[in-house]
Amino acid sequence: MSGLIIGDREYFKGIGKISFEGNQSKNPLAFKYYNPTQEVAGKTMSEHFRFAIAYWHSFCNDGGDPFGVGTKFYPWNKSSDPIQNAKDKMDAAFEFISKIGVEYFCFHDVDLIDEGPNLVEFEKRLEIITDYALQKMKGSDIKVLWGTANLFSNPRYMNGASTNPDFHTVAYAGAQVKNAIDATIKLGGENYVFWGGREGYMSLLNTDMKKELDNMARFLHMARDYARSQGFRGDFFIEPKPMEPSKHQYDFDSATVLNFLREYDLMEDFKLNLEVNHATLANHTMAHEMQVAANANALGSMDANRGDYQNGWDTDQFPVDLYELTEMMMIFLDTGGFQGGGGINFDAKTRRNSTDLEDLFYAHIGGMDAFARSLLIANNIMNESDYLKLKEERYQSFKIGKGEEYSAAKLSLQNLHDLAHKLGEPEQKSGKQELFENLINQYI
Ligand code: XUL
Ligand code: CO
Repeated sequence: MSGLIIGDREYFKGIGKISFEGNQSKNPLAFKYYNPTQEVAGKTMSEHFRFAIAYWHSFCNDGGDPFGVGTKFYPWNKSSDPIQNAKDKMDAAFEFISKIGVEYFCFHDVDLIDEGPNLVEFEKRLEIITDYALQKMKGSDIKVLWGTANLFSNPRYMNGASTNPDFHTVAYAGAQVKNAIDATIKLGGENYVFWGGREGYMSLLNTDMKKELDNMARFLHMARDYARSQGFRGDFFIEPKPMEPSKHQYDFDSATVLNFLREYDLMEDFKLNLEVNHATLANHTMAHEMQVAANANALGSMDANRGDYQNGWDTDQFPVDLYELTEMMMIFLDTGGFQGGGGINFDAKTRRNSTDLEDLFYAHIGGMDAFARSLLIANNIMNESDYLKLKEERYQSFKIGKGEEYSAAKLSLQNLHDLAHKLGEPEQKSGKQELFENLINQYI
């Protein structure tokens, strides 16, 4: 990572490059565990994580919620000229990303620049701001992990985007996705994401679900074909979420999305971008979602955050829970990392009442340190404890005798019947959950 990228005006004054100082440091603006060049399980931390900053939460979100207007009066959000405003925001973004020492960022089309009154104007503005981004990226190590189109905020998408019952709106969504793919390719983006916030329904009474799913699949095929025709070689990711803003979202969870991808012949190009708080909303752990994806070679990428476990909405808080993260990192290491070209994108926002600019640094430092520490813990559990052995031992009976024949598909149901008669009632074997749980606590 080369030097700091500061525009005409420095936004995060008094804060320099954040460095690793170790866990004895009392400097709140230093990493205690995230040491980008430290090797863990054959890769450096920065190679494992490929951290990314979410443009929308960090530079666009003003802290507004359904009960009150914004609280964050960002100095880069002051110009009345939308183009100047977008450039100021980008200056702030590159300054922040270079100071925190992250290699990637992720964006929605409308995060980069306000879409303005019509499509012609939006396309013009996107050209200008992506030219500006290219200029800023040149000579830096900052790259795009993924781009996406925001097909959920504008009122035109209130009945859905690719699943809208009105074809005219589907066409508009198509134009927006084409432009977002073009922008992603222009900026050398490594992947492209679909998150379908409005791709679902509010009431099944007025919804032809089969038609909407067919249309969504057709749309994804078209987007894939277009991007490939333009030379894009990266992965496409679908980001599951069960609800919010739709009552029911079609991309409910890992298993549902995998089924959709298989049914519509999209497995080859699409993998999953899993988000912790979305897993929570689906009543799963993130570890569960990751394992389901990993089983299908579809653990593509991750949106890092956490939910609030006392309430049921998408709070997008920064990750801090070591126990949860360690369970995630155990699967991550076991899988050998992402199975696509993804990374860990902080789809997380500082709280409405965290209004100092430096809070953005504390939040990301905390998240990156929590991941780093969990990776180290997970690696120790896998290498130094009996964890892997204990887990394997539970399945030992499939490695010998008739169990081995069963695994090799050499037995029939009749064989199982005859065997059960011969062997009688199985002996009770403890699952030893508490023993497994204790290992995590011990290594933390
Ligand atoms: C919404 C969400 C989105 C996607 C990108 O819950 O996670 O920000 O990550 O559209
Ligand atoms: Co997300």
